[in-house]
Amino acid sequence: MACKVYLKILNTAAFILFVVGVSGLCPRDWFEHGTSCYMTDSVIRNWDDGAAYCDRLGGELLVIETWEENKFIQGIVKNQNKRFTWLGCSDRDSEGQWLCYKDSASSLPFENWSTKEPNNRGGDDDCMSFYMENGKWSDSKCYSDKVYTVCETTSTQGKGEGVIIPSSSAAPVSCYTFGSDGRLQV
Ligand SMILES: [Ca+2]
Ligand SMILES: [Ca+2]
Repeated sequence: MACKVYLKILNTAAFILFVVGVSGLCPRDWFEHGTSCYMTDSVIRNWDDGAAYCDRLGGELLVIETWEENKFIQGIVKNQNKRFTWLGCSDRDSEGQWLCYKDSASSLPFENWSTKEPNNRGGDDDCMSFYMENGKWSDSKCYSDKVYTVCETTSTQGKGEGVIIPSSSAAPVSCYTFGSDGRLQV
């Protein structure tokens, strides 16, 4: 009997942890997808201001790493009617060499350029942008201030914090009692 009550308490606790965990993977008002959190707002900025804005929020400009993520982002920005959005990659240090993330830590993890892009138009198309209609990318003027910002950060799940254990496997618990002879009874 005590064992049943104990298991019930454990299951309830696992359920509460599950609910709290699921709703707490991303900061409030951020979209959760995969192991990332995404934040959009309604202000248009140039690329550097967008990057600084995301930095202040503890994230960085969106970098798209998979086709699946590309589709997810397109769904959000289309729904919000954000025609162009910055992506956190640039080739302004070395023309044609695209580096991503705020520390320019990586070349492109995935590519989805528009036809005839990147074209470095005018010699200074150096910052990456996302077009909502087809989800394709272009190189654009970093100083263009008519582009929306999407910030990305790693969710607590992606950071390995608050890992959720499904309640079905959360109770690998056995109850043991000892008989009058002092031997273990299972
Ligand atoms: Ca360029
Ligand atoms: Ca271009």
